[in-house]
Amino acid sequence: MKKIIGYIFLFVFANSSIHAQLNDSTAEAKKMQWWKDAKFGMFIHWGVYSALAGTYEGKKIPGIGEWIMNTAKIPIDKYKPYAKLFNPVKYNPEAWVKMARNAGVKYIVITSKHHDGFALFDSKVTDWDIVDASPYGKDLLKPLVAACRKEGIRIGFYYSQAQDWNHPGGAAINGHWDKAQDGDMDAYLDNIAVPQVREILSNYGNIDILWWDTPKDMTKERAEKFMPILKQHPNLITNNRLGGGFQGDTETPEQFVPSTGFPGRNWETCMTMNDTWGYKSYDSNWKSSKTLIRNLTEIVSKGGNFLLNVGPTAEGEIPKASITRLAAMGKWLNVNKEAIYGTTASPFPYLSYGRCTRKGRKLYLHVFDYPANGLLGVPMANKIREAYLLADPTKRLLVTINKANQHSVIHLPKKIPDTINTVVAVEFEGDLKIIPSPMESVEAVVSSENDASEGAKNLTDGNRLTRWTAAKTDRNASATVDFKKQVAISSLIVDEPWNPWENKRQKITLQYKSGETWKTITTTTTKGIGDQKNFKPVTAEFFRLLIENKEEAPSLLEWQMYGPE
Ligand code: H79
Repeated sequence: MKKIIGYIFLFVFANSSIHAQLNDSTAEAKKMQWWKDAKFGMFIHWGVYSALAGTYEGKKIPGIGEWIMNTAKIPIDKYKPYAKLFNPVKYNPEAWVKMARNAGVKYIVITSKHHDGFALFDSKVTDWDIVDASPYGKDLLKPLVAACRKEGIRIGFYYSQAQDWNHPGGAAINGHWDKAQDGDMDAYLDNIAVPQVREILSNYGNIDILWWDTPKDMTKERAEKFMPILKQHPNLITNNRLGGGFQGDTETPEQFVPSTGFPGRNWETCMTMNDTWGYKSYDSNWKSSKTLIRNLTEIVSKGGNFLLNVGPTAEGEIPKASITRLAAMGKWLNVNKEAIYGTTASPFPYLSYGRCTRKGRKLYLHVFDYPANGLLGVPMANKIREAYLLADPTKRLLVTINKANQHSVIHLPKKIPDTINTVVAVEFEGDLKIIPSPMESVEAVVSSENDASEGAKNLTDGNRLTRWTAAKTDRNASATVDFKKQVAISSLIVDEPWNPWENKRQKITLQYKSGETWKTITTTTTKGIGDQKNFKPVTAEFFRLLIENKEEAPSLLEWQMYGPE
């Protein structure tokens, strides 16, 4: 009897948990849909650090501008007076939002409080905010939220939950530098962070995104302090930076485009236009519009979103250089919007000439490197119903078949329509049959593994959430694949498990076997975030990677290789 009851319990429990999971996943999918379709957001980093603009006591302080208090070790009583200089009298949120909308931006995320602890809203739990400490004296978030609602732009708040360099007990990466910062972190969370998160989620109507950052010293218990508030906002999208093991809704690669995607996870690359988030008067290392348009394309082709930053001045002006770049993106998007919004990731893991996005039976080929002969190969076995440029949709392009590999070939106009990214729309027939990447069917043999959970199989599984690591004491390692037949390879892609600011490096050499000797194809010294190398096709059966890491055991998330179309 006991056993039978046990079975009944098991059945009922298992059954209901499956339903719960299904409901959860459909609710999650529904919640994320607008965000997945949106693709392009604008980050705003703005606060007291904007008034310092990268300079303290006459010295130019290196690094990202919003970190100036930490980097220059400015004591609290020397930093606080700068709030008097943060007086954004030229702030025009309607103009900002219109500018963003014309740029093709679908959501805005603004720093409600960054690591310096200064709130851009009238917080009841501190005087360290725009209303109490700045001559401006008015909430900066409220009119921005109103303008976003008016223009149909979604709104999110960034909130630095762990680091806070002006409220005692707040965390600081690299430690406190002023005794006045010392205190009880739990008390700081209970008295400042938790009530402030309640304020920003309660006082502005429905907020779409809460963007946590730097989970320094955040244990599970500390992260759980925010859960009751989050539960009251089931449609709120949060990222993976709360800490304490909470995954949130999104992965957040910072300042780089991952070489491969995150299966089963939504993700968003956040990036600066120059080298700082918060305004620095002398940072003129601006990325070109071409780089930004191609970054957006590449991210979307991998299934991610692009959150691109602007750092307004203390007066409330967005730098001209940012405005011209956003305008260029808007101009390109106006012609090619169909190939970005509402699309899904490329079905091709790699295309030598550019990127691809998809909407059902429609592919959008984003041509970066316009073929000299005007012929564009599409590595799929489907018949193409029609192909045309998004810039000229009434003119059908000629499509022929490449007899050698049965790939379709699109005949492009001789004159390049857009040297940054020309989009070719392709409507195909039937279920998509792409020519698989040669790496899909092989597993690498490695010189050593740290343990089974960081084994060789993780190298070629197409999932950058899993990694291979060599044995702890190794500094040199190799990984070899045997395709069991001759395969032409023209591109190497590796992913690494670090962030740009960790300053990690590995020397990676790709070789092929010619008779009994290994010959080098290409070598790269990485920056800890992976790399891609293209080269003239090399045909061989055996390929191997040599990985050298001077500081720790060699490690990779992914190793992919592709041939020409
Ligand atoms: O808000 C922006 C950054 O301020 C924030 N995330 C984005 C969205 C961020 N905070 N910390 N980090 C990113 C990573 C930490 C980097 C560090 Fe450093 C490396 C801290 C100390 C060494 C960079 C270099 C900051 C100070 C020196």
